[in-house]
Amino acid sequence: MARKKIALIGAGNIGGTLAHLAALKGLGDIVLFDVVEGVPQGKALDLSQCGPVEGFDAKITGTNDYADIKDADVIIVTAGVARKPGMSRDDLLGINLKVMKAVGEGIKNNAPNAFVICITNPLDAMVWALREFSGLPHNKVVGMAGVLDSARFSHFLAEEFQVSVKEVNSFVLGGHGDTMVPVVEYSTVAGIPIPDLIKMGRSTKERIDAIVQRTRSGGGEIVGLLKTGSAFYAPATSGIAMAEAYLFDQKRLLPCAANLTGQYGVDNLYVGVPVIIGKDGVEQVIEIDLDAEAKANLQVSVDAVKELLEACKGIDSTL
Ligand code: TXD
Repeated sequence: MARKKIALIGAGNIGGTLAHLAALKGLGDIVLFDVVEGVPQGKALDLSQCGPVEGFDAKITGTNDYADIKDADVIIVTAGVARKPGMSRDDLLGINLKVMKAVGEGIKNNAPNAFVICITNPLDAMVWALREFSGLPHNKVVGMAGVLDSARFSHFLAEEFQVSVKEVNSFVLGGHGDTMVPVVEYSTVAGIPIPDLIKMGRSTKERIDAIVQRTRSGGGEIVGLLKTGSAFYAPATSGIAMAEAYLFDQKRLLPCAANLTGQYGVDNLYVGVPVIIGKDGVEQVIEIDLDAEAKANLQVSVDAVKELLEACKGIDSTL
């Protein structure tokens, strides 16, 4: 059987880490694409030289030509620019929208059967635009945010309860940003829901509320520390988990930005919800019962995503 081909669009911090993880995990051959000349080639060469030490033999190539992503099985998109001082959110939206247009066309022309995972921010708008520009079926284009946000939530919960992160299962829904919705009721430690743990005196509502807030601003906390960029190790790990779910038909139930067609009362919008990922991409959207507070929070999040899409449509008239 031919090896799988993993194309990474954007060879920056996340792109390079994705390539490293994909090689270490033996997911297939890897193509790193970027518009900057030399960077994907240099990173590919550096990563290839890990092979003799780590014992992997993935072919890793760097390129500035979309023809090289031909027939990729999985494509992970991190291409774009980050917000710089003096740049408004709309400025960033305009620039990254143009990037999504170029990436979408590159995918459409070279790898229309791929499973595409978008990571570029603002995530919920960019994954929607990438789907529009690529013309791929909705089940084959998905956004990564919930896996990362849930990982952050789980990490903080494990610290709070002083247990291994392996025992913690948590859920974050909604858009990626300040309006995300960490769902406390569906988060557990070894199967015990957080509200029960509060009743058992293991924590307090105030402490959990603070963890929810820290999760919501989890990305900003890291930007504040790094100063020159944003998180990349955990975002890359999260993207790889989604790629593995597809490549190995794992039927994992993961929170991802998926296109909704009426679920949660939302139509034709990408929002973070639990989905099952297997060989057909997003195979099912799972509609969980939310309490009034979570529902109201999800609505705020949906409204924020809608506002971003309207801004995108204002910038690009083909959308
Ligand atoms: O949860 C999430 N979804 C996220 C999202 C968590 C963390 C970071 N998130 C976003 O991912 C972040 O706001 C950025 O939009 C992306 C990528 O983050 P990364 O840290 O990898 O950014 P870099 O290091 O700046 O890399 C971006 C690369 C860089 O090498 C550019 O030259 C390249 O993108 N780039 C392009 N590649 C291909 N095609 C085009 N047009 C292009 N424009 C820039």
